[in-house]
Amino acid sequence: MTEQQQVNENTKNEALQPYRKDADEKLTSNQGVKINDTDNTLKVGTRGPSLKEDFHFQEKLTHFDRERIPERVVHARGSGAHGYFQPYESMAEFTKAKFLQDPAIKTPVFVRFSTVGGSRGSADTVRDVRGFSVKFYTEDGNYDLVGNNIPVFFIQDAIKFPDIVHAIKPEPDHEMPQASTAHPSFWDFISLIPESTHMIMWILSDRTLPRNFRMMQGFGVHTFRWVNAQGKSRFVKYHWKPLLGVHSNVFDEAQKLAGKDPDFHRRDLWDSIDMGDYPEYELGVQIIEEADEHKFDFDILDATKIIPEELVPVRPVGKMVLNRNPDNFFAETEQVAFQPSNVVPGIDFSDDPLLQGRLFSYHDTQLHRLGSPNFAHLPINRPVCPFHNNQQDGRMQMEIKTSRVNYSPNSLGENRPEVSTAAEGGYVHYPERVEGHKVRDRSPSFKEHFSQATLFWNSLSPVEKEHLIEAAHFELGKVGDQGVRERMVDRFNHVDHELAKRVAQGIGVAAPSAVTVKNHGQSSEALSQNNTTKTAKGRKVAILAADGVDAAQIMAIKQALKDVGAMAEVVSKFKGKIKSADGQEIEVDKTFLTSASPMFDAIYVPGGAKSLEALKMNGEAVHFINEAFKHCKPIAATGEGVDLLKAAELPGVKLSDSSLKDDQGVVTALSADANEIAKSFINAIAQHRHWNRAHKDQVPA
Ligand code: HDD
Repeated sequence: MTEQQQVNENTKNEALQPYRKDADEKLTSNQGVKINDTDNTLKVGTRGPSLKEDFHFQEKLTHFDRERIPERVVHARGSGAHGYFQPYESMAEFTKAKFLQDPAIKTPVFVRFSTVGGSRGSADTVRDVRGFSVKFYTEDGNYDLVGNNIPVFFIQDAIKFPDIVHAIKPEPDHEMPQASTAHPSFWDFISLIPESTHMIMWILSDRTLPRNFRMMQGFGVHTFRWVNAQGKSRFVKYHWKPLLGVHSNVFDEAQKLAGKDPDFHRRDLWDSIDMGDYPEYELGVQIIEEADEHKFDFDILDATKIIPEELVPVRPVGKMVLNRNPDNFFAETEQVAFQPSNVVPGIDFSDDPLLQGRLFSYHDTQLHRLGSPNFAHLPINRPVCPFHNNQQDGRMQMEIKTSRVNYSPNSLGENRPEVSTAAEGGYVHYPERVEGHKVRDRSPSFKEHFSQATLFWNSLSPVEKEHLIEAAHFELGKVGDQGVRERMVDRFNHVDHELAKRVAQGIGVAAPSAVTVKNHGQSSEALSQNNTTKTAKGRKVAILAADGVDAAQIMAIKQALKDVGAMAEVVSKFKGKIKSADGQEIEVDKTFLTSASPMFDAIYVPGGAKSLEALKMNGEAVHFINEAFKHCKPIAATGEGVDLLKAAELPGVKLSDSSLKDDQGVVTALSADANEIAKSFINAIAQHRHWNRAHKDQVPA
């Protein structure tokens, strides 16, 4: 890209093209020598010994022995996608960042979603924070917004990061548990660090069980600065809002998915992009005037605090669409190097001590992980705009600098590359005025740790509160030390007395006596299940069928789902085809062996007497219905399909013989016309889950 060219959504894709290597027709060594046999080592006689001069064997095996690089020390498990960001309008009033000036410009991005604690091969659906990293390839250089799906963090000062990560990760003596905080060291640390209280409420909430990456929020967490062309600075906090709404798994489902399909989130992201069902997120910012920095009852530099949207609304800024899967996982998703220190003119840092530490750590870790100071030369990390400097040599140097001048100032190279004035786009740090004595201390404004945890608790729906209490029972139920459990009950008691009593009851701790907790009202930040976007778009429905199924009912429901952007898969006993009652062949997408109800958002059982005879005799099919009911998912059945629901004996559900019944998200009709239930079923799917199923816990699934 020359200096003048503007970026467009294809700029990065085009820049990557020269590096893409398809499988050429001839196998060669890395030196280009054609190989005539890659199945036998060079030997003396056919029985050996093998010969050292076999350079093909040596190159092939020595490369293989060095394929693994260090995984990320945190966020090792991740999945990436390409896309673009497009602003709704110019944000020139607030920032001079080029990618936020022109609503016609689509800036290429690369996004990586990740878990935090698990190793590179760990399961996707574990209870954990999710990383939400976005690299904007802007015409002014790369901008990295390296956030999470939770708006706050465990700690306030970066120096504690190694400690919190050591506490999260498997314990040092036996390297267990993998990808879980349900163990003594984590809760011991947390019980001694009051500043983690707010984050812990989010950790125990449904937010750490995202249904998929397409239905989870993102947050920059820290307060950053936006600086406009006149040099005026304001504070900002970033929000990513998924257009499909925010949805979570229930814990039982998340645990089962971790076994049935450990790649569940990665697969969902890959498949949805493959099918053209592109994930979309709206970027929003909370903008705080500098004069208002100290007007809150918390410090905006404290990463354990949100700025409630009631105090500072989120202003929509633009939309990000993820529309291309990587060509090669290692080259792109594994080698991508995000750094919060990658900023462009118009974006600057606040003095948040957690952010300040991150500004060192990411560059440092990339040097270790990618093994060279030239990691920015890797295709996925290269900016799309020109870059020149006098940094030279170093491992894997990819640039062939032709100038004999590698210093500044110089006269022999016409003083090139020269610096740029602010007006020419040179990055000038915001001239914040700072003063003070060198101290190791925490600001008094960082000292309050419970009010926003209470705010979060109050914001949860009754169902979400139950889920949080169950999560605490699970997590602390795995902690043998009574002292740790007692300290955590005392901690919860400073959030909400009812919460503390309920948690204590489930973990063998005496009920605490009440302490005064100020009521802090509600915050929409918690975005509880009952006020998220209601849409069936992007959902996946299982259609349970066997030979003799009513094909017309399957087609009707498939079409109705397709019309709203949802999709369906036929699940039967065996892969291959089943024959409908009227002799049509129907493709089986999944079997009861290769799938499970947690992989789907809703279940439909079409009619067909013979099909139902088979399904009712198949415990897997009955289990599918029971498990989906227990997870509060929408279930529909037409004609004889209702008999499978009767066989499942769903507690509290009256399967009437009337034409149409919608009972707690169970939609049935005896008529064979599936169109009759299509609308009600799609409405039930749009609700995501039907939490009012009073008897769901009686279901043995
Ligand atoms: Fe971090 C990776 C997000 C605190 C140090 N972090 C990493 C990734 C994300 C975050 C999304 C994965 C990047 C990728 O996909 O490659 N980290 C956060 C957020 C934090 C946070 C939102 C709190 C607001 N991190 C944090 C602190 C430190 C680090 C306080 C150190 C002082 N983070 C790292 C790291 C990682 C990392 C060790 C490991 C892999 C990497 O950087 O590239 O440098």
